Amino acid sequence: MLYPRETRTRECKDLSGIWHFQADPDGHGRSFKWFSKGLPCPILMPVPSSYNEITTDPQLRDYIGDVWYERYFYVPKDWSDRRVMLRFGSVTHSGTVWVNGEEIVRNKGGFLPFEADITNVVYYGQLNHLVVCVNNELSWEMLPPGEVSFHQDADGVSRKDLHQQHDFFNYSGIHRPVYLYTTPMTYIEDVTIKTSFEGHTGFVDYQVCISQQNPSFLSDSIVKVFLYDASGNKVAEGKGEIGKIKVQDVQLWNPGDAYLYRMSVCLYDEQHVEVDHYELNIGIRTVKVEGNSFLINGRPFYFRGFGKHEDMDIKGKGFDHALILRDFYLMEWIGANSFRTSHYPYAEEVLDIADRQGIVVISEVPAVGMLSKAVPAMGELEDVFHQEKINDKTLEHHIRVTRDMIRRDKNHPCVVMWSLANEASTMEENAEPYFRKLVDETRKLDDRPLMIVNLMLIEPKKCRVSKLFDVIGLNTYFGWYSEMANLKAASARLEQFLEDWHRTLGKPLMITEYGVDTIQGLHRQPPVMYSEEYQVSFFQAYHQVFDRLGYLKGEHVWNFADFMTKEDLVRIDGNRKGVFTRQRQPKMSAYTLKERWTAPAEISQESDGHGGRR
Ligand code: BDP
Repeated sequence: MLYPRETRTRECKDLSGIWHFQADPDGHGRSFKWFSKGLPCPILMPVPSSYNEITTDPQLRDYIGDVWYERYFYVPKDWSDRRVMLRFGSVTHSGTVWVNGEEIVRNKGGFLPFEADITNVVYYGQLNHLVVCVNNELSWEMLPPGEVSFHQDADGVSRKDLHQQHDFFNYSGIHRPVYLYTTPMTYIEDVTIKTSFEGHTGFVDYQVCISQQNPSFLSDSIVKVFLYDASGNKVAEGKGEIGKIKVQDVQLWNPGDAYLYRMSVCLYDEQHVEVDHYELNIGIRTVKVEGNSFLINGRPFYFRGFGKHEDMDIKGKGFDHALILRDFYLMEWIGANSFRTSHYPYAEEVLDIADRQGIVVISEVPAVGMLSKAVPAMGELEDVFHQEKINDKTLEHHIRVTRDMIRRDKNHPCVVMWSLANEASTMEENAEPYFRKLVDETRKLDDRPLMIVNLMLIEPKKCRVSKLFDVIGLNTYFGWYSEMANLKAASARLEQFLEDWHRTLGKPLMITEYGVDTIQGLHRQPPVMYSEEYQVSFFQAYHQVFDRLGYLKGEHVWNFADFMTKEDLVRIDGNRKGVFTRQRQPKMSAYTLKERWTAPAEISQESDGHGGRR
């Protein structure tokens, strides 16, 4: 799915701003036709943003059910000869959209874009009425899974509750930008690229998909592709809908040293008049798992960085360029070379910046909480892969969101791997056919390595699923959820645990999570749990083990920054495992990581500046 961009033939209007908003606890909206009559008692709400913490209303913070958004917009008169599209970056978790009273699209899944062709629904040169009904309920047939129940308030009113297994707040609303954009009537629908190189020559295999609206036009149309270097010089070109272009003296996209070419795709009619034009940045690089190595451009890569969240004060999961850039600058400052989009695909704009900054990304689908306990490390697991919980419909949804994520992100050089689940109940018998099907379907779509992220409770011999994947992520909390306040015992357990995985599986392993809750400003010497000193000691203890073992492919700390969760005894105003506070200021441990991740001695010869460790 192409990101909406302005080009020579396309225009774009950002519908971000203040919209009308109304919660609908009694479910009146549909029966009273709010989609055509308008919202009866709206308040003001920013878009994009989560709605939960904008007002002071406690019921809206924890609200479960339908809410409605509304605004008016103009479509310029001169757009009447084009195709007009309405695109939502994400609506969490489900959305139904009406334009001028007509339903135009429904979407399920809160972390990926969806769009609709509204060419024949809008009034040109006049005001148009846009209404969106957003629902934040979860079920076992969605990702992340969840369950809605009802309770009676003291005032006798029945309200919905959401039971969720995942550890982040159920922020809801229109989270990412809403765009109105045009394409010509016959248009470039999709572009897919694959890159490689041999010696100093780069190759870009491309495939351009043209809309099928006008087949007679298609037979005579011509596609041309031009590649420009970073200084704007044309370096290569190709002709036809499918082709391979050669780039002499190629400059590779490398972690920490990003080089982007601009690819310009042009569609001409039989008179050689340009019909459509689209542009994207591409990076030429290869990714491969070979034996026990993770190779970028043929050289071993060691992941240093974080599991993150899209999360901030007030806006919740609302898109914010300032916050995104602050995070990238902090990652650069601390010496991180990568992050995982735990636990859902992030806004595509984040990947654009990672492409430009040379930060490596593991993109994850929202498959989190596919197990029976909210804080899994603390309890027994019950089976969830069965008819009443994770079933064929969940799998269907899982495959669909994986496909949508790949369709959106496939051309980003920063994305080097797909993570298909975080801490699923993979020791269950039924988990195996589930993940086998998912992996088979995913491999048909893209050849990037696949990762699964495992829960520390599951022993390697009992995991029925890891064998299907190329890289295994391990989430490890010895010294926090077990071996509490005993880092010596924690180190021993960690080492034993990793050795066990290494021996049993013989696949590349990386630590996808390790961390402890830490209250900024709480200092204790000797270190005690929750103090900044304990977080530092914990990281130091873990790093000694990582370095002693030497075979890990990476270390991702949990978490980059403190983030909001549902309320819980072990969650003090959210999850405090951040190395940075929620306001993006460093805790003491940030300096420990910075020292480790920026130390020149730590960069191995073998990895040639890739940030390898050993
Ligand atoms: C892991 C989860 C992550 C949690 C983390 C924690 O993958 O989402 O936030 O533990 O407990 O189980 O902090």
